[in-house]
Amino acid sequence: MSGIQKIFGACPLDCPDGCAWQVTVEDGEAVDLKGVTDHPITRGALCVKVNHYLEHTKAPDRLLYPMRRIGKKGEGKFTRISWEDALEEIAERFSNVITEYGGEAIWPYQGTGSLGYLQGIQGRAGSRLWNVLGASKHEMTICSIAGLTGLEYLIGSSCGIASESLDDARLIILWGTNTLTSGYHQWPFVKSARKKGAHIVVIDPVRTRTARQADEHLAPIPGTDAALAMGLLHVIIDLGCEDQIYLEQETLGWEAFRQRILEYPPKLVAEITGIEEQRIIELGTRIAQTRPTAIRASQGVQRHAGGGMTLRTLACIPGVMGDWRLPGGGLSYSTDGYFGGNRDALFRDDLLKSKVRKLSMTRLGEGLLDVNDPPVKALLVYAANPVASSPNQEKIKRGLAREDLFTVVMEQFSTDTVDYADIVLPATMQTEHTDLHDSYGHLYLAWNEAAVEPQGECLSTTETFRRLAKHMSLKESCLYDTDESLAEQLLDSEHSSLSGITLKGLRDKGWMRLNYPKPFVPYADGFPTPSGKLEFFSERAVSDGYDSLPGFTPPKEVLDVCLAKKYPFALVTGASHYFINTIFGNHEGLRKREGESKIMMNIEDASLLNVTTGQTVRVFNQRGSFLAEVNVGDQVAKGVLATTKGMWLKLSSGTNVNATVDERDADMGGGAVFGDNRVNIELCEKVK
Ligand SMILES: Nc1nc2c(c(=O)[nH]1)N[C@H]1C(S)=C(S)[C@@H](COP(=O)(O)OP(=O)(O)OC[C@H]3O[C@@H](n4cnc5c(=O)[nH]c(N)nc54)[C@H](O)[C@@H]3O)O[C@H]1N2
Ligand SMILES: Nc1nc2c(c(=O)[nH]1)N[C@H]1C(S)=C(S)[C@@H](COP(=O)(O)OP(=O)(O)OC[C@H]3O[C@@H](n4cnc5c(=O)[nH]c(N)nc54)[C@H](O)[C@@H]3O)O[C@H]1N2
Ligand code: SF4
Ligand SMILES: [Mo]
Repeated sequence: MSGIQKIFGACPLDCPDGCAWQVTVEDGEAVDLKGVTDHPITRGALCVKVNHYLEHTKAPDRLLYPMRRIGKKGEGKFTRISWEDALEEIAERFSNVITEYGGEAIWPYQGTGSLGYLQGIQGRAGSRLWNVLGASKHEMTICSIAGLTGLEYLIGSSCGIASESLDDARLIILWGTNTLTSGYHQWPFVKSARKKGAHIVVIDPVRTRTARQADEHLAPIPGTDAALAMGLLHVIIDLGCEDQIYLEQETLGWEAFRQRILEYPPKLVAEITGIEEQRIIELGTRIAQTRPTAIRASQGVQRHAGGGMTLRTLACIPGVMGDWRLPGGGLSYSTDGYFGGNRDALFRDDLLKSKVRKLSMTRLGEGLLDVNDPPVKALLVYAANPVASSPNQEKIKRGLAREDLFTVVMEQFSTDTVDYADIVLPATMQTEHTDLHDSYGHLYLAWNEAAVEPQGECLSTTETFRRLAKHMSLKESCLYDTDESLAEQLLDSEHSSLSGITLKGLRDKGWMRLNYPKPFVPYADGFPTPSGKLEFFSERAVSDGYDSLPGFTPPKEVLDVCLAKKYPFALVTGASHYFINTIFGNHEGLRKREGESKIMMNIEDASLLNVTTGQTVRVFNQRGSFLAEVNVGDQVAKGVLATTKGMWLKLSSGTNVNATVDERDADMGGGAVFGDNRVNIELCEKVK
C-alpha cells in the first residue's frame, strides 16, 4: 500500500466505553491513532492507555512467531517453529486427547483480551470449532456474571440504562464504580448533568479519583452495599415517599418486599456498613426527593459472596421510586444485550453432538487439579492471562505445571501464562485484523477494518482456528467461513435494534447507533419478566434455589469475625489507571506511571502497626502472598486495604494480588469474589 489512508476501527479492550478510532496509515504503516470525533461517546479522545496502542503493536517484546517449549513449564524457554509444525502438533495432540479421553478433556480458555464478535469473547471466537470437537464449554464467570444474573430476576434482563442517560439525571449515584479510571467516557454525561444541577454521590470503600471529584463520598465496608440499599429504602418508606401508583401498577411482590425493608432500619444498617446513621438518612432523603435518580453500578460492587443479590437489590431503588420509567432514571450496569445480532448463527451450538460439561473461568486451578471424568488434558488459552488475572494463583501455577497437560497459548506478548505453554501461537493486534464491536456501556456498533499487515507471523484468532480445523481434517464447511461472512451472518437478524444497519453502512461510517429511540428508556412500558412487571418477588429466583425477594447476602470473608483475628484486613482490588487488566502491564512508559504494586492503608492501622508510606510489606493469607509498597492515608477506612489489578508477576515480585484471592463462587452465576478477601501484612524484612 502506498500513500496516506484513514481507516476506521474500534478499541477491542474490556471497557464499557467501546471507543471508535481512526488509524492513519502511511505507506503501509500505522502512524497515528485517534478517537473518532463525531462518535457521541468517544468524542475524539481515547484514553491514557490506548493512546499508546500503536507503539505497543511494535513493542520489542511482541510475540512474532510460533514457538515450542524447551525449558521446564513456567520457565518461559522456547524455540521458534513454523506454523505448519505448530498446528500439526496441536492437531495431533488434540486428536489423541479426544480418542483417549473424549472432547471434554479439551478446555478452550478464552479471556477478555478482545471483546470483538469475530476475534473476541462477545462472539465466543472459536465456538464453532469447540462445538465440533465436543470440547468442554468455557464459562465467562470472571467479570460481571453475578450482577447480570441478579438483575435478571428483578427486571427480566441483565441490561440497564445506557450511560448517555446519566445526562438527564438529577441525582447520580456512582456505586462501586471508578468512572474516571474504568470508563471515563461516561464522565462527560455526569459532568453535564451536574452542570444542570445534579448532585453526584460515590459509594466506594476506596476514596478513588472519582470519589474525590464527587459532591459526596460514602465508604461502606466491602460487600455490604445491599444492606445500605435496604437502609436507604427504609428511609424512603419512613418518609412515605415511595411511588405508590408505580408500585401498584408496575411491580410484583411489593408488600412482601416492604416487610423485608422494615428489617433494615438505618441504625442497624450503620452497624453493618460502617456508615454513620445520619449519612444514610441524608442520602435516603435525597433519593426520596430527587427525580430522576440514576444509579451507575459496575463490576466492582459485585465481586463478593453476595454479588448477585447486590445488583438485584440496588436496582430496587428505581423500582420503589418509579425512576425506571423516566429518562435519566434507573440503573446502569451493562448494555450488553441491546445488540440483537444473530449470535446463534455465529456460535453454532447446533453443531454439538451431545451436551458437554461447563468449566468456569474463575476455577482454573480446580479444573486442572481436581476435575476428573475426564481430566483436562489439553488447554488452549486465548486472549486471557489467567496466571496473573484469575483467582488462586498458586493453585493455577500448580495446575499448569502438570507434565501430562498439553497447553497452547495464543498471545500477543510473553505473559506469565505464556511461560507455561507447550506451544505458543503469535496473535494479531486490533490494527491487524477485522472485527465488529458493540459495547457494554453504550448503544453503538463499530466496525474495525484491518489497517495494516500483521507483525511477524501473527495470525488472527479466526484465521488460527480455520487453519487448525484444516490440520484436523474437519469437514464442516462453516469452520472455514471468512471474517466478512461471519460478520454478515451476525448482522443477518430480524431484531429491530438492527433495522437499517448493514455491514456496508458500518464499514462506510465506522460506527452506527443501534436502532433505539433517544432518549432511550428501556422499561418505560414494562419489564421483560414473566409477569411483565418489575419482580420484587421472583418465582424464577425461587425455582433456581434463591431467596424469593431481594435483600442482603453478606460477604463471606469480610464479615467473618473469626477469620478477622488471623487476617485483620479486608482487601479490595480496583482497576489500575494505566493498565487494563494485565494489558499494558509490560508497557514501559505506563508501568513507570503506575509504579510498584501498592497497598493503601488507613493512618490508624499504619500507626498501630508502625508502618509508613514507602515501606514494602508482604500481604498474605492462607492461599498465598504478594509484595506491595504501603501508601498510608485516608483513602480507605480502618481495617480495609486496597490495591490494583494488572501487575505482571515476572515484572514484579513473582506473584500478585491474585495469589491471595479465593476461587470460590459468588451467590449467582459462579461469579468471582476478588473483593471478598481477608489478608494480613508483615514488613518485608521479616520475609526470607
Ligand atoms: N483503566 C482501567 N479501566 C478498566 C479496567 C482496568 O483494568 N483498568 N478494567 C475493565 C474491566 S475488565 C472491568 S470489569 C471494568 C470494571 O469497572 P469498575 O467496576 O468501575 O472497576 P473496579 O475498579 O474494578 O471497581 C470499581 C470500584 O469498586 C470498588 N469496590 C470494590 N468492592 C466494593 C464493594 O464491595 N462495594 C462498593 N460500593 N465498591 C466496591 C473499588 O474500590 C473500585 O474503586 O473496568 C474496565 N475498565
Ligand atoms: N484481583 C483481581 N483480579 C481480577 C479482577 C479484579 O477486580 N481483581 N478483575 C477481573 C476482571 S473484571 C477481568 S475481566 C479479568 C480479565 O482477565 P483476562 O481475561 O485474563 O484478561 P487479561 O489479564 O487482560 O489478559 C488478556 C490477554 O489477552 C491478550 N490479547 C488481547 N487481545 C488478544 C487477541 O486478539 N488475541 C489473543 N490471542 N490474545 C489477545 C493480551 O495480550 C492479554 O495478555 O481479570 C480479573 N482479575
Ligand atoms: S480502553 Fe476504554 S476508554 Fe480506552 S480507548 Fe479503549 S474503550 Fe476507550
Ligand atoms: Mo472485567
